[in-house]
Amino acid sequence: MRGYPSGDDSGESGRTRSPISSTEESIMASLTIAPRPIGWMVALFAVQLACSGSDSGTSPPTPPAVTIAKAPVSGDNQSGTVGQALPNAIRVLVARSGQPEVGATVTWSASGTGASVNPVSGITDASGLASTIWTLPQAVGARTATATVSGAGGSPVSFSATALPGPATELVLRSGNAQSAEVGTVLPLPLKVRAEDQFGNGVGGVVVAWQITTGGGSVSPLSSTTDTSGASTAWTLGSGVGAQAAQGAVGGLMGSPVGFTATGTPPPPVTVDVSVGNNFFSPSGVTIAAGTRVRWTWTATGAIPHSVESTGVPSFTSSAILTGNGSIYTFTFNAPGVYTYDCAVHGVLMTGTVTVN
Ligand SMILES: [Cu+2]
Repeated sequence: MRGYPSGDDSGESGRTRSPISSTEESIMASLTIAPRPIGWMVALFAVQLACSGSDSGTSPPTPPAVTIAKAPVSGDNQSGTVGQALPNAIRVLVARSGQPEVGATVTWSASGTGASVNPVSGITDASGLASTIWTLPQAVGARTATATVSGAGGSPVSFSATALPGPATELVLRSGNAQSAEVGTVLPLPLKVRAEDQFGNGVGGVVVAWQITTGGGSVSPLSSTTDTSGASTAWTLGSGVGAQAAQGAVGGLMGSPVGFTATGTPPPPVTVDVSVGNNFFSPSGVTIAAGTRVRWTWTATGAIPHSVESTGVPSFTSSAILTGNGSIYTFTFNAPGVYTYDCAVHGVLMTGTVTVN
């Protein structure tokens, strides 16, 4: 390889950088490692102090000597019943420079309606500890209490607890009352009640018994178990048109049984069809049950007008004179009897009867 020019490096490979002279090395060494004179360093430090002092006008802040933190056994993250004291006290440790601080005043607080702490403030003991009993508020959920030592590092300290509902005391109607539906069908919305504690929090695990009280319908299921939003059942109305009633009950609860009402509406009538032709009704005679609707439909009548005209006793409401295929007239016959009719245009050429049983 040597002696053969090969690429750009070849010219460099045999070349050496010019050595730094011994004089230059000694100057560099004196710049980097020679100790500064002590007096000069002190003077520089003094200048730095003077500069920082002129910025703020005071000495640099010192961290607080007193600190507050949760005690090793703190009572944090307990669960308890709304409106009641948690089973264990909540506890903080106050220290000064790592040593227990005796006689520090700790102020306690807890949020939420009905919440309290006892005592509201206290003095740390020989171990630097202070504690209080925390009574939870009336509403369920995540709750907070705090401990404060004025001016202490870490203050305020925050404690968490979960407030759970108390025992059920009352049964409350939630939804599904006063609906309407066709008799024999399921109401659009389920019936729903809620078990609540003394503060109105929803209580789960309560079995509600459902039953029909008026109207002969049915409920399904016959019993259901509450969650915190309540419990429900579906109500199929009985056959009677008008008011019907059902209830949900839990023994021993105020407000029980909770009553529901509903209105059964009549089913749409059965329909019997009659064609209106040119100079005839087909069929010309129909026999129907009371409450049945007869529907006359103009069929292949073209431009010729016809009508349905009551002609006897009992009578029924006559139609207008109508022209055009697809024209429709309906009448619901609720009273028994033989109803005769003709066409107001064509008279005796075009008659029919409706017999209602
Ligand atoms: Cu006619």
